[in-house]
Amino acid sequence: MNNLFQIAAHFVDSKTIEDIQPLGNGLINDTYKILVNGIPKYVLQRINNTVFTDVDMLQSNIETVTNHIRQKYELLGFQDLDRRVLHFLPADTGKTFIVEEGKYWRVMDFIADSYTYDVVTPEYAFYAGKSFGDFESLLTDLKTPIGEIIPNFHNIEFRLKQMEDAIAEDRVGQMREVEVQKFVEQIRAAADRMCLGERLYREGKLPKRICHCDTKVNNMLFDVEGNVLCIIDLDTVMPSFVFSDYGDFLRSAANTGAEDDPDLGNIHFNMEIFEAFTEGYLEGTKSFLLPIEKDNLPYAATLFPYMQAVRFLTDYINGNTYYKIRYAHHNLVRTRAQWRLFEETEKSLAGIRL
Ligand code: GN1
Ligand code: MG
Repeated sequence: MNNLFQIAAHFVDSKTIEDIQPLGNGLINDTYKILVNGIPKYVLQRINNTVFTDVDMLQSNIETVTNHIRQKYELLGFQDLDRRVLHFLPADTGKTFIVEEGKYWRVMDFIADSYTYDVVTPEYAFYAGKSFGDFESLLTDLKTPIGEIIPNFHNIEFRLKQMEDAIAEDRVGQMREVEVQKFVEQIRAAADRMCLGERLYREGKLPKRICHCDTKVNNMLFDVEGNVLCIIDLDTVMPSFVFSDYGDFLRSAANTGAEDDPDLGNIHFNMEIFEAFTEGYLEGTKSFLLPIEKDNLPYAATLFPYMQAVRFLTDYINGNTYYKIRYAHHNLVRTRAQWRLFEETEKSLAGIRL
């Protein structure tokens, strides 16, 4: 713990720091809150530099995006800018991160009286859709290029190739498990229809836009009255299909179970959340969304549980090197849950047109 204090001291006056405590439940970075006078004042985060290998690009992307949004909100006359957009503190090095013993750290302001949820009501889903749509809309005129921080992040053809590589290597012998083989077969059988987005892109029909790319429900802050305050977790902001933001939100929000629910009976696709979120998203994106993007949103809702099942299974086959796990079979349990969600989503959305 002592070490965390020393790290935080590169960003804030160490005499004011009372305590540093864990915060949130992300699967990639380690996050803490820094307490000053009994209340959380800053967020300290260790950036996982195995996942985000170019931290300079990472922070530069985030600063570009937050500055752009801040300027636009200012023009719109928003009063509470520091509650509406993330703000990163410069370290004593002048950059917004430091490196110590090969580990990367950053600090941002903690937004007081804000709440995150893992479950949303249809009303919140509407505002979430509107907010993620607005977020993309605000970034459509960004002039500074945003780097592809994790190349091919949401490219399903690439994710399937990673799965095939993991299978060929089978470095910890998981391919002996009959259940793993069954998932591999099911994933392969659906691969062709799930690669639709990449085909449309190659045909020049589908654009990439600056997207958030990690629109889990808990990456949005709400105020005490339930209004959306701020979009957080901006690490994966990069060029992608709008399918990323639309599909990944529904993957978490429309799932009636947990992402890693061991009880598959809990997992269904909530159509009310789907309808409310879609309405909000179409409202937020109406200034730029093309018919090809809109028509394929139901496909996007099925793509993300599918892709997440592929990613969790790949990590399981690789011996759990990417996602934090809480128990040995966690990535397999996650695969089961995401696969069930994929099936439920396809069933619920069969024949749905927007
Ligand atoms: C990771 O770190 P977190 O929990 O916000 C992952 C997402 C996955 C998600 C699954 C950089 O996000 O892509 O959808 O876990 N982020 C990265 O819960 O891989
Ligand atoms: Mg997160």
